[in-house]
Amino acid sequence: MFKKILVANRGEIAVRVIRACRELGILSVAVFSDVDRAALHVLMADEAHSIGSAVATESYLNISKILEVAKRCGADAIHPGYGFLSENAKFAQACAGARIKFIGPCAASMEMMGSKTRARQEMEKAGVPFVPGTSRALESVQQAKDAAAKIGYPVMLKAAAGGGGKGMRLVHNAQALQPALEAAQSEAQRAFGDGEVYLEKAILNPRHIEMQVLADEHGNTVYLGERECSIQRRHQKVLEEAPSPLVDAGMRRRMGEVAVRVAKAANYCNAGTVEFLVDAEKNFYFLEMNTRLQVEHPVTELITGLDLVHLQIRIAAGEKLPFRQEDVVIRGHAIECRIYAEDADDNFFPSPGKIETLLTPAGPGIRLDSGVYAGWTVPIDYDPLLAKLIGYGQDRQQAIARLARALPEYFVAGIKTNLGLFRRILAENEFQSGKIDTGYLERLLKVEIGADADKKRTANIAAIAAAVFAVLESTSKTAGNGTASNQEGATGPATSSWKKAARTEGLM
Ligand code: MV4
Repeated sequence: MFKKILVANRGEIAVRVIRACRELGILSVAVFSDVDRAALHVLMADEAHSIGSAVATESYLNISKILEVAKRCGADAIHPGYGFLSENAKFAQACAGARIKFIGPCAASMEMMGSKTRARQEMEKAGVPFVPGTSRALESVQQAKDAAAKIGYPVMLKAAAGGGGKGMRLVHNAQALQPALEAAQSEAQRAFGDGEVYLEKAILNPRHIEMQVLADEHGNTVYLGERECSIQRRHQKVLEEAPSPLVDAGMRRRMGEVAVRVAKAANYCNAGTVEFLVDAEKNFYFLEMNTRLQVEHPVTELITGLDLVHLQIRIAAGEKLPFRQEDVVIRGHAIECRIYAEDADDNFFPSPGKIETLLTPAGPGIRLDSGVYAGWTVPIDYDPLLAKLIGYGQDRQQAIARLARALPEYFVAGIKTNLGLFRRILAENEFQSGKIDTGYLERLLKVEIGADADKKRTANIAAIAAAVFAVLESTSKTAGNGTASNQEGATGPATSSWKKAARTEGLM
């Protein structure tokens, strides 16, 4: 087993990996940029090293700096977390060259999945169902028109180097194809330095469901069930759950077996995720494979009872998977809320700054994977994910109830967060009945804008009324006519929200 692991990341995922190291008796090494000197992962690791300025390319994306620290401190492995260098084939290659084990797949698997057209070609060979379309670069408008006519409109233009929606265009008819193709190609060129674009049949209002896989270095590959990730906003996931309310045991087995076939075709090793689009008829299509541990891995951990980071480390150390497919049992239901430092009233714009007060939820069925503490200043330089609040229950209803109970226990002062959004989602009808697709959140936010403004106006009126009553009350008290006790009942909820605001203010 490794003696020392360098964690090439920051925030909650660095903390998550450091915790796994400690549980396994492995020393952990943190790296940090100038603005992360006092970050939680730095405080928690066994040792920590500065790697440069706040600009990620100078620090968390700086391959030679990170390898230099790893060599200097005698780390025998590197865990990349997610984002940053986690899917960088050059980094995996450089680690191998420095005889430091990269905890993840080999560079060749990453490269195969890094190009969407290349991945589609390989999946076609392996007999994996994927969205109908082309699997090579579009060379001309005429070629695109011919392909689109063959598969039928609407079609989706996608960047081969993409993922996450960049360089993607929905096209409804032949006239719209040329400008969309040109726009997609130049956007892809700017974003990825690679203008290659291909075409797929568009699946309207799909669900996004992904399958967790795990492969050791001895040829054993298993699937650990799916995650429902349809609740997103602008290609950023907001809430994920496992299992998916849509997937039954038969569909899970079929999807899982396809995911294992994908992993084997990629000669895949360690933890990975196979993404599917699912249409209204429950047909599922391979979309892409993420060659890293994902943000939402905790929901899979809770329903399988497995520790994915422990398993990643043990696999990287050359151990065999300690169980077989038939030993994997899915039990209960888990839902994750991604808590971001962002302003829901300002288009979910990032809201960095100092956390003045932090009260965190706990209790039955609640897990909190957090990377922050009271007094810490959330820097503007990185992804604004603060923490993940995960609710677990024997079924979906209990998971929802526990989360709904825990959310009001969560109190963050000093910065804005999206905590309020989750109360709305969890209380909403369609969500409660599991009717969610990738358009769900945009629809919810659209209808709620008007209703929300009304609610705010009502709340403001109530607060002003309460203030007037409070002033009148204190005046009448000084006047000594003793009517204060009557006022309490008369003002009702306005008084209680006023009192709550006063208590909240007392905390700051
Ligand atoms: C699609 C699609 C419909 N049809 N492909 C968006 C991100 C990228 N990874 C793939 N995406 C999509 N690809 C076809 N052929 C719809 C989306 C999509 C989406 C996918 C997953 C989660 C959220 C999404 C939101 C909008 C569009």
